[in-house]
Amino acid sequence: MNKTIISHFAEDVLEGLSAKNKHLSSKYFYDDAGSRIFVEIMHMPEYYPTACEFEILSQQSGEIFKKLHFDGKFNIVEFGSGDGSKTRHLLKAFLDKGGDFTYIPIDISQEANDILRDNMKQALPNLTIKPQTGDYFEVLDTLQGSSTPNLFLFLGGNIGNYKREEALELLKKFNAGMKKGDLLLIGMDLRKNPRVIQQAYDDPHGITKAFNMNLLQRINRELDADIQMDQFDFYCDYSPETGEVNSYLVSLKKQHFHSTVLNTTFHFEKDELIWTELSRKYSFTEIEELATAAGFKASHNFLDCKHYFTDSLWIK
Ligand code: AVJ
Repeated sequence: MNKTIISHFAEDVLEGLSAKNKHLSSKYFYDDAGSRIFVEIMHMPEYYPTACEFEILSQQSGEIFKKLHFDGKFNIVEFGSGDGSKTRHLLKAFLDKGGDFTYIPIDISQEANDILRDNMKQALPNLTIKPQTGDYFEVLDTLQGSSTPNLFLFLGGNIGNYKREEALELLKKFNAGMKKGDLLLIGMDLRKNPRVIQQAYDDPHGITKAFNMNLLQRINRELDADIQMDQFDFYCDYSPETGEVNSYLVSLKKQHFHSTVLNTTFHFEKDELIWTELSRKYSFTEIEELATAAGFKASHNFLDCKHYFTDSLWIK
């Protein structure tokens, strides 16, 4: 393959698997196959975050609306909108309360946006929706200069995948694109009994394992590699001291594989790890500290009945 058209995925695999401590980014989980496996994860009884956030948005969106204090028109801008099945409850409650807003979902996939628009139009015929395809920050730029207040949504607990400094950097960038008084509703998974968290990631069905193994299959598919799937395993652990779930692929023997696209052979020692994902769990103190450091005030936490998850409302 022509090196000049080599993908970000290819570059990052080359960098990550050539490093002393091998790593691959969890952002590459979500190709078509991976996105289907993630839907299965969301349906597992052990994976509580989806059900918890669903409960919050379906039962407390009226309360969330009361906390907005916007008078007149506003925008709801969603980062990483997905299929909108949770956001729909929030939008419906806001419409029922007479909210006058435009919903602006942002996604990098045009196809995802088209599907979302069709679904939303069907479920909520009165909704004004203007999907934007592209990078979060490009779209933030286009909103600058308008006096319409904004509620930004960053749901699902995706912030947990960012390392501390990267999370802060991302939130600072969100903040820089916002006006004073704009709001951010951000989904964050909370610290809790470690067994509950361990079970959600080290699930007995092997679905989270399949989710991680798909990264290797993706390397085989897209980078024309010959990784032997049965020679790798999955491992993850939650540390209640740090609040981090870390996930890994483990090489079961000394081995190598070759990618013709990368024109490279990668070597593995027996038991060598590839770090694949960080999923951070937050305490309320950590949430407040992160909000403050990024230029926000954490004004309210909307919790599920078990207090496993929060949709935290921050104000600039
Ligand atoms: C989509 C990032 C919220 O970290 O819990 C689920 C992804 N990884 N099981 C999470 C995931 C393993 C998930 N987020």
